[in-house]
Amino acid sequence: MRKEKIIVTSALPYANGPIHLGHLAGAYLPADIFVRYKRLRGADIIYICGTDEHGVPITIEAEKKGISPKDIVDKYYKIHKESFEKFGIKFDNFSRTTLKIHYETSQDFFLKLYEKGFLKKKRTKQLYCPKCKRFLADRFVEGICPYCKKKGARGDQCENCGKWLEQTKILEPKCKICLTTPIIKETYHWYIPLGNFQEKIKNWILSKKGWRENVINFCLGWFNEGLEDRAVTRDLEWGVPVPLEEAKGKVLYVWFDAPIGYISSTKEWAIKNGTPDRWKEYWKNPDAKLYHFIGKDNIVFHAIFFPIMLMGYGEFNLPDNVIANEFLNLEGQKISTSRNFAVWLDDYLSKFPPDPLRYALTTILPETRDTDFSWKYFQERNNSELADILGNFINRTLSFVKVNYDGVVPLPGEFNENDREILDRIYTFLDNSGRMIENFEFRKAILEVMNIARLANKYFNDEQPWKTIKGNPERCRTTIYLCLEITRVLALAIYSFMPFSSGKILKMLNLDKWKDKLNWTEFLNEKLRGGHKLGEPFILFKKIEDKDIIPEIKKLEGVLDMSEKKEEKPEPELIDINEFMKVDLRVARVLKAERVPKTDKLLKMEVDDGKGKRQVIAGISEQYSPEDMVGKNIVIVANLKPATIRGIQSNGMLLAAVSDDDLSLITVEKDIPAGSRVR
Ligand code: B3M
Ligand code: ZN
Repeated sequence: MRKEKIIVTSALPYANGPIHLGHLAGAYLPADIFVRYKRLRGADIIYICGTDEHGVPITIEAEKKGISPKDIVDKYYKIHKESFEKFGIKFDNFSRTTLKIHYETSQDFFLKLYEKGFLKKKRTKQLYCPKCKRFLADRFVEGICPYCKKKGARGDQCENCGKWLEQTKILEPKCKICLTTPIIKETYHWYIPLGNFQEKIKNWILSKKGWRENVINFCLGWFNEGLEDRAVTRDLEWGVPVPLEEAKGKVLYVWFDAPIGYISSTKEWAIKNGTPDRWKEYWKNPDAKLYHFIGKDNIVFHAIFFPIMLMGYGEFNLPDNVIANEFLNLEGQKISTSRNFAVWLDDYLSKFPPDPLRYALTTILPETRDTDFSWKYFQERNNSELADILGNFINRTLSFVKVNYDGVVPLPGEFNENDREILDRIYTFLDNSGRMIENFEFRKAILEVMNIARLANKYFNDEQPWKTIKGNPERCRTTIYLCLEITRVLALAIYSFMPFSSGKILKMLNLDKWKDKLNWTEFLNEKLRGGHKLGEPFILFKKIEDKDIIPEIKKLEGVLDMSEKKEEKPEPELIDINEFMKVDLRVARVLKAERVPKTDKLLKMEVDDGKGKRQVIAGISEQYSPEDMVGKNIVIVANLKPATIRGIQSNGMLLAAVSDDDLSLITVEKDIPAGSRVR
């Protein structure tokens, strides 16, 4: 049988900030599981990624920090590469879009489309910042979306409604760097007329089987609106230069060059392996399959924009599937990079091992709808499933062998019917999980894997080897042999999801030779031999204590508190003394007080303000009774315009300190005459 040829890509992360759990759940973890699994099954598969090092946010960040874009991308390339490796995301190549090979590949793409007449040069009006002296491409401008009217619309796209924007239509535009209102100035750019491809691309998408509904629906939405011309060049310094004499000073739009990064990364991979032409076996071979794993915000680029570029160029394969995930929330809130409301991968890895997170995330991958990660959830999955079920089974089995059989695999007797049935069910779970991975249903797949461990624990309990070892040693040997076989199967079953723990199981079984070389069929065919000496057992999953996660929860709560404070209570603005003195604060003595009927808070008071009597209404009766009030020297705002509260006139307002759930009157300490000024 010929090997399946597959290329898998994950969205190229921008090199201007670390990776957080949302990214992992969207584009990386599911792809890694898929690739690992297909590789186990013998596919000829490569997993390609790299950093997306262009784009305006990188320039903006560099300008803010007063360093060069290159410094930023160098830093984050390293951080991304390291944390992916530590987390077990195993790319065959992790490239960068600032490499020469990428510049060449992108420029070749542009030229090919240009020569084929697919690119239109058009004069256009764009926003220009007179102060920064530059065109405000993409995120250099922010304003209000002309469609959904929400703030924070950028020059290329509205974050809120997702629409592509024509920047001169943005309401109240501002330069992101200096906040100046831009002027409109003429320039020219090259456009790809997406509309010309609409019918073709639509039919192509509708002909696809196995695509997720969210992806198809999203694309149909775009087709309904009608695809328009889209500029593929920008007036920017940072980017891939447009390879035309007449385009000096212009660069390619980041979403034009970024997806080409998948191709240039594959080229780099081929060169590194000493087979420079092999990238074509994946990209230009109709028998090879191409899968893109992305978050839902990237759908249009992977299912419409890039395929159109590929169609335009010709020769290239189009994606066989675009596996887009919805969003992962955190502790019930939207993840926010700018507010630092996120769990960052590098930070996580400095405190916890990778596999528990891989596991917990897999159980809540946002495959069909947004899902929520919380630290409590993470702790529970680790403790009650990984430690108590999976780890427990393996540990009790291996410890039993160590204590009773000196760490040597016992020779089994005949399997009885129950043994055979158990094995049967276990292989069924295993097959199911594989089939589900093939269907990109990773959440279901991992449930099946845990079913193996659950059933195994039950088998151990039912068979009671600690008893049979005395009364029926052959039965005991058979039971334990079978438990060891299941342990071995578990190493295979969890490999795609939790590769580090799989390696540990192999080590404990003294089957190290399989480490990183697992092959589904061969591994399953090779049964354990009686007499095989095992390695030392150790605990596979440590429990995660409250004290481990509380600081993480506190940190996130802190971020929320901070942003609430910021939103609700802006820093009070400074006023001068004259403004303050406009408020006429006076001491007043309460002469009479009574509740206002049919209200639960209001007191009506008659006070002496030094000049005479006046009536004041205040919402204090939950804290103060009428009796409490009479005789008190309080402070009132004496020059407040009269107000009518529940039909009763109030001439002045009394002062009180107010917290969320309490209220305390401001009174004056000494018996100072009514009417004295307070200042
Ligand atoms: N860098 C955007 C993102 O991380 C982008 C993906 C590029 S994939 C070609 O959302
Ligand atoms: Zn400016």
